[in-house]
Formats: sequence, structure tokens, C-alpha cells
Amino acid sequence: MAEPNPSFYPPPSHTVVGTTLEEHILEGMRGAPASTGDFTSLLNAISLAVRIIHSRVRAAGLAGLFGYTGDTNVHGEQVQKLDEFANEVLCTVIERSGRCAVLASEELAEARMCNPDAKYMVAFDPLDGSSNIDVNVSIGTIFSIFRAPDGSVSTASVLRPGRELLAAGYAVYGSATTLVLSTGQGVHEFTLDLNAGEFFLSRPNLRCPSRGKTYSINEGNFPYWTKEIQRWSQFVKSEDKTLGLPMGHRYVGSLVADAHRTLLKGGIFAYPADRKNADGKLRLLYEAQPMAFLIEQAGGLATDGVREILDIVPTDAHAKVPLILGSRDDVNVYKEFLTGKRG
Ligand code: AHM
Ligand code: MG
Repeated sequence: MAEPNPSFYPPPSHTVVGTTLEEHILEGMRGAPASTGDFTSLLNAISLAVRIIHSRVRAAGLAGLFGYTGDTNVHGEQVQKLDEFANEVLCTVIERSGRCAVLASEELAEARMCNPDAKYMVAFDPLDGSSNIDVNVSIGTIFSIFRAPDGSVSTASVLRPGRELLAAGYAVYGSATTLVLSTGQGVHEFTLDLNAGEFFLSRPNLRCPSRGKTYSINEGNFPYWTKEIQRWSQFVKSEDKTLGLPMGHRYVGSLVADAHRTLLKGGIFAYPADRKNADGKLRLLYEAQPMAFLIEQAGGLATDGVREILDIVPTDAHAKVPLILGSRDDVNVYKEFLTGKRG
């Protein structure tokens, strides 16, 4: 991919008409040698899919889209109607763009070959936070884009370390629908204008504070954690004004929502390994890698406790990984507990 033009940032301010997502991407590519528009087309396709999913999420109850399809996915989880719909929309729009060589999805048992001559590969979680669909709590879509290798491409080509990502983003279907994107030049938030049907830049250059006030973890898993993680959990709940403790606790149960809040406000999100899930619950390719890319672009950290998430190569499309991300200082404290340096 041609390198985005860093001189574009920060973007110019507009008063009457904001910067659209497409303008933002095109500006970032301006002047880049060998820019063919393929990358912009692919991101436009993803933006279209997100807008279609948004419209169904907003009408889910009315459109008969609550509940299960009756099928079970590759993870043994019951597939929700909206999961299936979101997956079909993304697969269709991305394949039809002609810009994708391989796609991988949480809802597909195997990665899928598309156009072998295309320059990019896409991985996505079509609808993250499925357990929150029926109760009207924020859910989202997570995606990432790699460059396809030169020469022969196969479905295994998508198993790359996150360091090689060209772009990643997520949409949150929350009180507003927002799209947070990084093409490796910082992290930028766009908000969907419902009447215009268009994403406009709402917050450029998001930065994750170096320290935050909240921790985010499923505390119900306490008995299944190792002693080290239990000690960390007790530490963040202990009282010590000089250390800013106790931290507050926030947990939505949708990675997009919990990671989004952590990116904006700082603090820490953790889904560690436990006695029930030796590698945690979250998937490396289409959940941990894109979130790690975004949080690092915003100045934060993402780790499995020992290794940086972006250095880990997925062994298969659905491989899981412990995921701890957020403010640098807060994530470093967690690492010290996990490795026994504290506690
Ligand atoms: P999914 O809805 O795409 O299957 O994602 C898994 C979700 C994440 O969004 C969230 O962080 C996690 O599972 C919550 O798990 P738990 O209910 O065990 O706390
Ligand atoms: Mg998910």
C-alpha cells in the first residue's frame, strides 16, 4: 500500500460541512506514489457494510432480528440472527469490491479466498458483543486489513503478526454509531450522521491517557484466575489514595465498548487466561490484533501479559489469546503482577 501522507494530520477544520470518512482516507493517501485507489475502495466497502449493519441493529426488534438462528458456529456458540446478517453483509460487500484476496470472519469456519489478484486481506468480527444484542446494549464490528503477499496467496496467508497490519478499526453501535479507524497515522473517530447517511470526522488523533481510573474485567471469573491475577484484582480494588486506588470498575461485556471507553478515558481492559479458558476467550486475528493496533496507535499498550499482542502470530484463524490493553502505566502494573514482580 502506498504510505499515507503524514502532513495531512491534523486534518483541516470545517465549519459547515465536516470531513467525510472517504475524504479523510483520500487526503491521507494524497501524493503517495503508486496510489491506485484500491485501499480507499476497500475501506469504502467496509464503511457501507457498517452503515447497513447499523440500520438493521437500530431496527432489530422490529425487523424480527432478535434471537438465535438455531445454528452453532465454529466456537460452539449459538449464532444470533444479527451475527449471521452482519457476516453476510460484510462478506458480500468486501468480496464484491474486488479488492480483497482473502477474508476471515468469526462466523466462517475457514478463511475464504476471494480475488487472488487483489492486494489486501481482511479479517473481521461482524458483530462483537453478541450477548448484548437482545438487551439493547452497545455492540460493534471489528476489522483489520493486511497487504496480501506477492506471489501465491492462500487462506493461510492471513495468519500474520499484527505488526504487519495496514489498517484496523471498529464500529460501535451505541448511543451514536461511530467508526474508529487507524491506517497507521494515529487513531481517528467518525460519527454517522443519520440523515446524511455518512460518517464525518468527529474526533481526530485520539490519545489513550498514560494512566486511567477504571479497570474492566469479568469479575465473575475471579475463582478461575491464577493467584497472580487474583492479587492484581485485589490490588486495583484496595484503598491507597497516593496510588489513586481503588480504581472504579466498568464492564459492558462487548469488547468494542469496553476497549473504546478504555482508549478514550484510559485505564485497563483485561480478558486473561483462566482455568476454563487456557488462552482466554478473545480471538487473536479479528479481535485482539485490531484492538492492539488501535490502542498502540493511540499511545497505549496491548499484551497477553508477557508478549505484545502485535508480535504474536495466529496459529489458525480462530486462535485465542489473553488480551490486556489500555493505559501504559496500568498495563505495566498488570504485567508486574502477572510475572510475580509485584504482589
Ligand atoms: P463475540 O460476541 O464476538 O463472541 O465476542 C466475545 C465477547 C467480547 O465482546 C467480550 O469482551 C467478551 O466476549 C465478554 O465475555 P464474558 O461474557 O465471558 O465476560
Ligand atoms: Mg467478538
